[in-house]
Amino acid sequence: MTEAVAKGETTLLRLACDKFVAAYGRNPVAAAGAPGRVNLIGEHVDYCEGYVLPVALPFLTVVVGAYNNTDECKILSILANGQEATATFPATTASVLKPGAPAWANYVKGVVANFPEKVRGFDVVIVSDVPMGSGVSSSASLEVAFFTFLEALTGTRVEPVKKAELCQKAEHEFPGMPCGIMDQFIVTMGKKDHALLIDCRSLESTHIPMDSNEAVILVVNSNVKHQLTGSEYPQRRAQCQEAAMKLKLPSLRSAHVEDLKELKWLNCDELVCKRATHVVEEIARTVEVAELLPQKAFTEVGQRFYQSHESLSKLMEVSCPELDQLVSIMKSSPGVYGARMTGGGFGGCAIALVKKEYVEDVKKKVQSQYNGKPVFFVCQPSDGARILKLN
Ligand code: GAF
Repeated sequence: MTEAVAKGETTLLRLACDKFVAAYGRNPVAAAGAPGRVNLIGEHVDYCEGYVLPVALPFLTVVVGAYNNTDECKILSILANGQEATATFPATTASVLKPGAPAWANYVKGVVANFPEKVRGFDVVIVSDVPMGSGVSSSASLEVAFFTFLEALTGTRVEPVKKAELCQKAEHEFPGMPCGIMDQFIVTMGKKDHALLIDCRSLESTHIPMDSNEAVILVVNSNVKHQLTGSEYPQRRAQCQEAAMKLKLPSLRSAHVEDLKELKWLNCDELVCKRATHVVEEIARTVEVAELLPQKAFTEVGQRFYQSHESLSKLMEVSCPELDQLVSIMKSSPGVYGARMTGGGFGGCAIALVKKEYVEDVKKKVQSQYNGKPVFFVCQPSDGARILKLN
């Protein structure tokens, strides 16, 4: 059975510093880290100004570096399998940055370009144990870790909501992914032992305590690589915008169940109606779960997880056979209150709310029945981005 185990901040920081000394022949002077995330509920609603309820994970991207007295930014990225990738681009004091090859460096370049101050040339090393292409937001983790590193390097501090917005803008402009605000927001503002209810319209947020003594969130990676920069995600976003426009609303957040009937009378495209139905109902479920979770009303939370999955699969059409299979296996496992896909979909992870003493049984059942190769971890709600101390 394969478990994903977080290496921990100290180990990742030591690894990054050792690599920096080996690559550049001196010590780094600034360091920062930012986590990955799973979303408990509120899927494909952040770009409709809805409510979302994500959790930051213990998996971390760590960035260390120092100025290099040149006009170039040099990046050395150490991948999880030990492979190394490099990229070099001009400092913003010397040039205006544009997206380009290699594609992975656009996440970093976009952040440098959107940092509120011009940045001089630097050398950095990036290490990360956030699973890539698994729907746990390795991209937002990289963006926010890099932004926080630039804060440490330059001494400029940016207020957290603004920071999340700038990192989201970086992702829109450089990798070209029209994401909502959820990932950058939770990666910036996660808190140990808490989920975060984010109102994606007002950008106000509330930490919701998560007591894992009785029930835990089991995360199962389907190992189907999820890739959101293709056309499906932008299409869903555009369909939701079309529904809001038809209803003459600023976004689907302002829509009510009765408006869904109106969409039909307006002869709205069937797919657009399905997407809008998902969004309106998912926003309501999310607010309910944020209330039910601290009351330990696990059965009721679990019902909403199943409803959310069904809706993502049938109305939003962002699931895949592997995620549907994982949810159905977990649904028939004793001790499971509810299960659903999490994140953007088309692969990535499923989560389940499980009675603590049943976790090992659920894992065994998934291991024996799932057609793919599952990777498991129990979600430990963790802190968001932070500047790290160097010794
Ligand atoms: C991806 C996006 F980046 C988020 O903004 C969000 O829309 C999510 O998919 C779906 O809830 O992670």
